[in-house]
Amino acid sequence: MPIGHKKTYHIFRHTPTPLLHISMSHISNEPSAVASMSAARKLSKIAPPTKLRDGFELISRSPIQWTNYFPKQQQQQSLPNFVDITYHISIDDRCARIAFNRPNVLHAFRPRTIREIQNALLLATDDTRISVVILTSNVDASVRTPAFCAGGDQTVRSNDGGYQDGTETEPKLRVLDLQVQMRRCPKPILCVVDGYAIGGGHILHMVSDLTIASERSVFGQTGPRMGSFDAGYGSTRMARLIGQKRARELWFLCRYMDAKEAEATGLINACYPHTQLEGRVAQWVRRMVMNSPTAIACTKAALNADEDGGAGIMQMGGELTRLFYGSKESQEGRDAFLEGRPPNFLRSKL
Ligand code: S0N
Repeated sequence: MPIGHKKTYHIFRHTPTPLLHISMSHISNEPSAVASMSAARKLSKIAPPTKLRDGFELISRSPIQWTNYFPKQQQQQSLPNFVDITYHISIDDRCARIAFNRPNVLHAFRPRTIREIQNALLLATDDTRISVVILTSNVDASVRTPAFCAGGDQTVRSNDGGYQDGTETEPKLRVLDLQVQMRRCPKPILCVVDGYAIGGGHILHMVSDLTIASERSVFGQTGPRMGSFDAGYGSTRMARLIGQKRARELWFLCRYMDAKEAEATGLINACYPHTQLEGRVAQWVRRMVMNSPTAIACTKAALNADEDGGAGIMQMGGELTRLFYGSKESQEGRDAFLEGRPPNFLRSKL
């Protein structure tokens, strides 16, 4: 297909049942959409308190329309040749969709897979049209067991300290670099799990900012059974999410959790019947892209800083510096240098 040619895709096979109380445009940040919620709030003056008054249930669940558009700058350069993943974006819903595409091995990842996700995440991070990144898999339950990701591809696990699929100069644990990139990404990453999320695949969902899953999903670690472990985020994030005792239970026993238990323990945010997952993804994304990207980026940085030590403080500091550069006070320092005079910070205001 020619670059820039717009083609729409329906990624999911099931169409969600519309459950809206009030119909809205699927472009959630339209003025009419805001007005609808405002109208709903006015009505609520006579209603009893209910959590549904946050407007979330007003958001359309109609499927996101995907294109294979790349950023304009990218179109001039050679486009990435994705084999193990697919990459789509939605201009209307301001999100990118990165999906594992190795169904025959239940989306187990090899080094190539991880490098492709890293490249796609960079594309999405740099694309100013994108506010939310979805990490998921292409599932066709009529062909293969539904899976988000079955972890590291054991057929290319080397004896020399990592994975080698013939594309690396030496075996590497490249997925650890992806985990860090996901934490540093200023945009929220929504992991959408339909089926097994196991081993290194399970860790990728834990490192994501949010996880929603189908009710048929299964979560767990197999490291102690498969001769591996993740002593980084794979252990510490899990303990933060579900507590020390539960984390030790999942790791030491290699016990799996179903989606309901995962939701109840805080391992994931929510689960829905798989036939509703596509609509719920649309709803979650549309609600997030209505909100301030800077507020979200700074909140993500703050939540990370609490867990990530110096690297987390650096991320939050970076956001602060970025905002400070937009102030008159910061610009006075630069201008004074360029004009060869002492800075006058008293005169300037933030
Ligand atoms: C998920 C299971 C239970 C599904 O069973 P089901 O439905 O019976 O399907 P299968 O027939 O088993 O699978 C279908 C095909 O997919 C292949 N396959 C499945 N998983 C893998 C895999 N991980 N690697 C390679 N191939 C896989 C099957 O072989 C089968 O192929 P065919 O049809 O050709 O026979 C079941 O599949 C299952 O138990 N899978 C293994 C899941 C697992 O244990 N994953 C963990 C792998 N290890 C890691 O991820 C380690 C990561 C890690 O700890 C780490 C830590 C720090 C730093 C780096 C790492 C790292 O290693 O990356």
